[in-house]
Amino acid sequence: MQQIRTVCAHDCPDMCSLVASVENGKVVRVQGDPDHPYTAGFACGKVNRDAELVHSPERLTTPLRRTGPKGSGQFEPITWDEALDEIATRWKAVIAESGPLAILGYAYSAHQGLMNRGLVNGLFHALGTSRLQGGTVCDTCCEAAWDATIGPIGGADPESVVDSDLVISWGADLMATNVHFWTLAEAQRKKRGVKIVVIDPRRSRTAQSADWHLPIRIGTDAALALGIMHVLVRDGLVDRAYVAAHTVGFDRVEKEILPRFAPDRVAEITGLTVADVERLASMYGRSKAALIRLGEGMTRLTWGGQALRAVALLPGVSGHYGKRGGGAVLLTAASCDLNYAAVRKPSGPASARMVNHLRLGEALLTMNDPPLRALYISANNPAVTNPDVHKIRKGLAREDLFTVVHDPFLNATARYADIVLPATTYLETEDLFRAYGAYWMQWSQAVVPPQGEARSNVAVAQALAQRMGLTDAVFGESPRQIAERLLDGATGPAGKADKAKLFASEPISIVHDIVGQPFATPSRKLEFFSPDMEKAGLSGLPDWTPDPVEATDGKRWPLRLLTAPGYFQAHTAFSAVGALRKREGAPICVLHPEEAAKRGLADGQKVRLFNDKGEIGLVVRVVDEVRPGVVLVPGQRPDEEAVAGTINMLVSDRYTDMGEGATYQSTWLDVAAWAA
Ligand SMILES: Nc1nc2c(c(=O)[nH]1)N[C@H]1C(S)=C(S)[C@@H](COP(=O)(O)OP(=O)(O)OC[C@H]3O[C@@H](n4cnc5c(=O)[nH]c(N)nc54)[C@H](O)[C@@H]3O)O[C@H]1N2
Ligand SMILES: Nc1nc2c(c(=O)[nH]1)N[C@H]1C(S)=C(S)[C@@H](COP(=O)(O)OP(=O)(O)OC[C@H]3O[C@@H](n4cnc5c(=O)[nH]c(N)nc54)[C@H](O)[C@@H]3O)O[C@H]1N2
Ligand code: SF4
Ligand SMILES: [Mo]
Repeated sequence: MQQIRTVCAHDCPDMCSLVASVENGKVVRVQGDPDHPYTAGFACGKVNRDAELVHSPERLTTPLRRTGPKGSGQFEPITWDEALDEIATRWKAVIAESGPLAILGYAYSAHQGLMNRGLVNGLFHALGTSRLQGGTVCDTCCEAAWDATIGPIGGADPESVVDSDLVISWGADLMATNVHFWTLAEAQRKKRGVKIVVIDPRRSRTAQSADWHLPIRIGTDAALALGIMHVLVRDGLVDRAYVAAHTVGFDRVEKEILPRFAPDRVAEITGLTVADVERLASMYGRSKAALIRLGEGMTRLTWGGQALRAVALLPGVSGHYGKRGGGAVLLTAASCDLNYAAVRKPSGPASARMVNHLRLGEALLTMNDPPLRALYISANNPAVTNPDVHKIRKGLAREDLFTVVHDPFLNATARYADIVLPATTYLETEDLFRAYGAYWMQWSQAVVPPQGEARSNVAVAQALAQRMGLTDAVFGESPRQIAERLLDGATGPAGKADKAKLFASEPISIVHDIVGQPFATPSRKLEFFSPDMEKAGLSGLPDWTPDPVEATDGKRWPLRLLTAPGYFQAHTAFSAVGALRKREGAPICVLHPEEAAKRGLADGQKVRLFNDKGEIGLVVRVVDEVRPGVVLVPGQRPDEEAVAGTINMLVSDRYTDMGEGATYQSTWLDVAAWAA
């Protein structure tokens, strides 16, 4: 048995170092690397099963050509040469007739390697096609809010929690999405009595295991953060020296905003008690170095940006941004400065028409001058995970659209493709990684050769580039050579990485050796007042106001959608692992007993979830894990696993206040018994 060190490429902040055991050319086991300080010897419950992902009987083994109607999943095997020739011929014809803007490359994050993710974008950049405004389904809202407040720079090092005296998980289910941070935080609790507080509308597993859970009403986090600030001011707990030296605009927040956020009003807005608001403010104000893990959960709704901005300002009031172990962390990748353009923008025009990731359906149905005629989808599954799935599927069903999907599996999106290409999984690729939720960089080796006829994202991007006549060097180089380009011109700790150690797959720490959060806003300070926000037509100061559209929808429909990650599924990336599907259980929704009783529904029964967009079928769990007025749907499970349909059929493609992101949770609906 051979043991090979590699890196987890799934879309996850932890970026674990892994040890794969290989026997007779097969992965038999994947475990966490005991020699990586943050991975600390364990992988999550999903990746422990990645041997089954690599060797799943559901893997695609050859390229396929469509033989039936779009969406039917009827295909015949073809050779790689036939597939690549057909793609190149079709693309050249589209470019000749309509220009390159009629093509869209739609590649996303299921392989976090910088080359397997970046070079596909590089291909379409060089071809001058329409460009993907990527990540709006995920983190552009929280990122825009963070950037407007702190600047485009990473947050606190999660490993600095060893110096924290309070941990707040605000809008994140750490045991699902950030398990290595959870484990480290929990160790501080055992060792030093550090308290862990969870602010989440769901009594998640993290909330259950924490010292204190505040079941906040969805979309009211800004009000709670402003309520805490109100109490800090009232009780003289503001770090005035820090505010004066490192922030701008707090005087205006104090005068114009905070008087409206006294604890009694905040309690009314958030659904918490006045005593809870007081206790949280006092706990936070009296701690010396509180670390807030900001979750994306609070931003998946219309005013998500304002929510994140308000919470991210708190450590400025308490001065904790200046302390080791204090501050906030959302993402860290912006502090890893590599020469990304070498991979993502090898050549091509400086600008091109943009297509918003979450509005693929809209773009396919309405874009003109020229309309989109060819689509290349890689490493994401929009027919399930995008909002307004009906619109996506209608767009994908267009007979005059030439669609290629590159994926290890025949996912829901691939069923609409004209050509399907079999992709490797990450354990069959080599790549360079840097975490987005920690300060580590690592080179990974392939653990087994490509299975069947599968090819990596890099290999396919290069093969298509060559057929399309692109001559940029990156389209002819090995991954190792391309990695050297990424490192050329890198600055900061990443630029100083010891290459011998890096390419020997040793984990490289890229944490910046400074105490205190640096700010990269235009003022180089923490911006309580953001002139850029005001220029964009938003409130320049943090605030909370009810949204008129939400208020109208909330009057028409009795329940609001709460979405949360699966514990043994991450979107659809592990759908093909039978053991994990079973662990996760049948696709469910969760209703409070009061709401179930009103509708005469019993635990375990099939139910219909419906609104103006349509209806889907799930199994209901009746438990007080959420408050009345809410229906929780964990994960985004594909249609064939559910009673009927998939949750994003009920979600609109409306944008968030910042970053043009997805508003899954600004969805109202009702639930009733399933009528066959
Ligand atoms: N209702 C609701 N919807 C959501 C969310 C929510 O909270 N609620 N969350 C949103 C978020 S945060 C995100 S990021 C998106 C995620 O949504 P997607 O980006 O669609 O992610 P997955 O469903 O995991 O699909 C990943 C696909 O990539 C494939 N894949 C894996 N590895 C490789 C590889 O190396 N190469 C290629 N070519 N393919 C590969 C997998 O088999 C799978 O089919 O979903 C969003 N959708
Ligand atoms: N197991 C697992 N791990 C994953 C994923 C997965 O699907 N499954 N997805 C991966 C991806 S692509 C991403 S982007 C990250 C995201 O990871 P996180 O940043 O942790 O964000 P979410 O998973 O969206 O956070 C969801 C949590 O926010 C809570 N929440 C929802 N609305 C609100 C609100 O209004 N206020 C507050 N305070 N809380 C709210 C939900 O109840 C839920 O517990 O996780 C990654 N890791
Ligand atoms: S915790 Fe995240 S990085 Fe670690 S093995 Fe699981 S999915 Fe991969
Ligand atoms: Mo995401």
